[in-house]
Amino acid sequence: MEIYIDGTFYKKEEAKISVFDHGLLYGDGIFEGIRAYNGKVFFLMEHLDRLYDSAKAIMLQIPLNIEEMKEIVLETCRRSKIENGYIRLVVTRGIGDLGMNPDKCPKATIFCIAATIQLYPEKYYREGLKVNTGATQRISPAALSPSIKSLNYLNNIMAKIEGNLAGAQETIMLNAEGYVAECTGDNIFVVKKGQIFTPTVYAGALAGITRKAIMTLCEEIGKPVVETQLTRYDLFVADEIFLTGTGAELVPVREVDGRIIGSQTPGPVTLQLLEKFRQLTQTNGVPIFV
Ligand code: PXG
Repeated sequence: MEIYIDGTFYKKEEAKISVFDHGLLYGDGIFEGIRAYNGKVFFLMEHLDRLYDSAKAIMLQIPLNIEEMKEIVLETCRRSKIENGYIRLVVTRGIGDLGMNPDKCPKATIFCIAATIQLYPEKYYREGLKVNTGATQRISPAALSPSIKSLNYLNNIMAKIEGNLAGAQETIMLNAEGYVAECTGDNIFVVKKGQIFTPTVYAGALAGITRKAIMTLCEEIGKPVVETQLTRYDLFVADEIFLTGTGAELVPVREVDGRIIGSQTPGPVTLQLLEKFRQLTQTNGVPIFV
């Protein structure tokens, strides 16, 4: 494995970041989690667009253009010999002093790791996840836009801890109004009477790359997704629920807060979409080796 940090590739043991980096001291930075399948980086340009949008929103100047960043991701995969794996691309505010003022950080830190992961064991794709509702709310857009993929994940981590304590594999986060926003690291979809629903980004959902890909697949099967407000009640009485994310791909939900979802898991719509999604992962993407 070779890790990119600010223009140089390092061995895993030598890849180190300063303790004065504001990404560490303040969570001041942004990131992307990206997958590679079959020698191609899946939706790479969409991830890079979101990274640069996150940077713009937090007034973080990335000292490279998108094409240069694309090459860093591909070269990190090449050097780490990753054809199927998980890529973490991070841009922090960089090294500053112990005060939080970002004006004291002259240059962003950029690093990129390409490794292998599997988020959920295969049995969850067959049997579905047990999911609970966390007590910790998804952060309000008035505090920090949930569209920014920032290094501040404590909000989600608090909910994740609640899920761990409840023996759940993922945790639903509500917004301040009590509507469903998303899960700690996944977007959520509901199937009811043949129609597919998902919370709007304004409810606090990250504009997930997988979410968008699934929405396109839903259109292709003649079931365009309705972006709407959803409550826990809508989840309890759903025919099918599935979660989407770069790590999780598309994973069915079996149980929400003790309520068994629908009559079978995975349901027919979930299975159809999972098959189409897996096909897409094998064909879409930017080639690593050319
Ligand atoms: N919502 C949140 C809050 C996320 O962090 C998603 C939705 C799904 O978005 P994409 O673009 O991936 O379809 C994410 C991304 C993890 C982990 O270890 C999960 C994510 C990112 C980093 C790590 O569970 N999910």
